[in-house]
Amino acid sequence: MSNLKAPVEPFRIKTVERIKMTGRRERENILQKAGYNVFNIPAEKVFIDLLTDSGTAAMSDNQWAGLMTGDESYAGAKNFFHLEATVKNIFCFKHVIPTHQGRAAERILFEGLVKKGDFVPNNIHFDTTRANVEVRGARAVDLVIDEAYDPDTIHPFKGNLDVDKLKKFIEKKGPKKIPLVMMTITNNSGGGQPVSVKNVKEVNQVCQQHKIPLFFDACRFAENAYFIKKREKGFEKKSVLEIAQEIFSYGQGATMSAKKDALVNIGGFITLDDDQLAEKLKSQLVLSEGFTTYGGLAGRDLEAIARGLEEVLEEDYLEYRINQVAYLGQLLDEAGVPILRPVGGHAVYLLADRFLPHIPRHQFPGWALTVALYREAGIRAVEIGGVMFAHKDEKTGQEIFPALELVRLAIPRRVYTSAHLEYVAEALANLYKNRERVRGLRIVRESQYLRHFTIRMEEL
Ligand code: P71
Repeated sequence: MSNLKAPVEPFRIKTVERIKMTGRRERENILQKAGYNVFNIPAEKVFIDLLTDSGTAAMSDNQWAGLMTGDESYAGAKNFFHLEATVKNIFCFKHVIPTHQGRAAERILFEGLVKKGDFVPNNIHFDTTRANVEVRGARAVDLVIDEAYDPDTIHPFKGNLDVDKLKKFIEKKGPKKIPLVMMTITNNSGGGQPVSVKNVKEVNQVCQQHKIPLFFDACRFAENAYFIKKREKGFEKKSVLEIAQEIFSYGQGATMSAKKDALVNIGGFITLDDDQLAEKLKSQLVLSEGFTTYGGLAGRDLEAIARGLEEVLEEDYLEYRINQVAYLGQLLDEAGVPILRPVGGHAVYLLADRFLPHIPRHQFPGWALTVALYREAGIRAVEIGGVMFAHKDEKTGQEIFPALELVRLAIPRRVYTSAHLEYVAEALANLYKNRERVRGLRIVRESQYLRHFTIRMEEL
């Protein structure tokens, strides 16, 4: 039975932003106009927006105050040096290269490292990372442990990379074809699951044997470090900062989307040790992002990132953050709503095929659930299932569906209160009771790449 209480927010609210509930008939019209695609709904018409935790955080008074100290000099702004010092303190690599967001960091790193015919292993590549590897004619390979694909298996570090799979893969392809190995912490595509220090250490050993650099996709590194403190033996008494420093000590660099654990609305960076590679990346940066001390950001943005990186390591914040997501998971679990377990660091993932067993995969149960959730309660979530990830078999032309049919409820940082989450849980519990009313969908129009953003659908 229920043992979790709503976590107490370790902040009070100084500024508020109004959100408005729409009427049911209005939402019906909006859905129709949007082609039954929640990406096409104006955000003002959403009551609780759980589409993503990326770039949606509330900044603190300290971060807002930092914006006023923005030094908008073209080169050498003081805020760059603050950011550089902060990143070096946590990540402990020699070079810090700002970028406008995570995918720019990925593109620039891969331009420097990855060639046609190469392979890049990862626990699970996030979609932008995969796309940025594959656009270079290389292959992105997912080597997460098998447990990650079973939504019922409880494992403390379900994001771990499978070390045996990695060894065999390197043997098969040869280290020359593998310019880097990546680890995504936490593993977003596998349910926001953490990676253990033990696993990072073992992966690093294998990489070192073959002289392959190990890089982190570090978007949610603080949430990952907090899970380590709570779940991994020997780390209970270490600070989250010390744990983060230890993780990064086993690699050669990282890409970061600051829109997640740096608690800002825009920004990113690359950080690494290799001098020669850093020079190469900086010359790429100047071509498209900007000079090496701002990388496509304003001075004030750099300051907000630096301050956000300091705040995200405050342990009362992380305790509240992880517990808030777990709290929503528990409310749903108690209502019998099928969810992926354990609950991740930034989101609760619904098992849409179990929620809507009467809708076959080719009628997109995950997508149908996002439509129903908006219709019933003005809540926006995102499908991570058949629409986002199905691909056509090259020979037969048949659609092959991904292993999991998920709907992600991503929780923006410091934005919603426990009452908001209770509203979400209640709406989902009601919807679950009336689930047989939810209908499947048919595709009306789709584009060739990343079809989920623009697809238009029709209800059956
Ligand atoms: C998320 C996002 C943002 C997103 C991206 C694409 C479609 C829908 C939503 C972004 C990530 C991420 C990881 C592990 C790199 C990026 C790219 N996640 N790695 O989860 O989760 O960062 O958005 O700053 O370019 O909603 P970027």
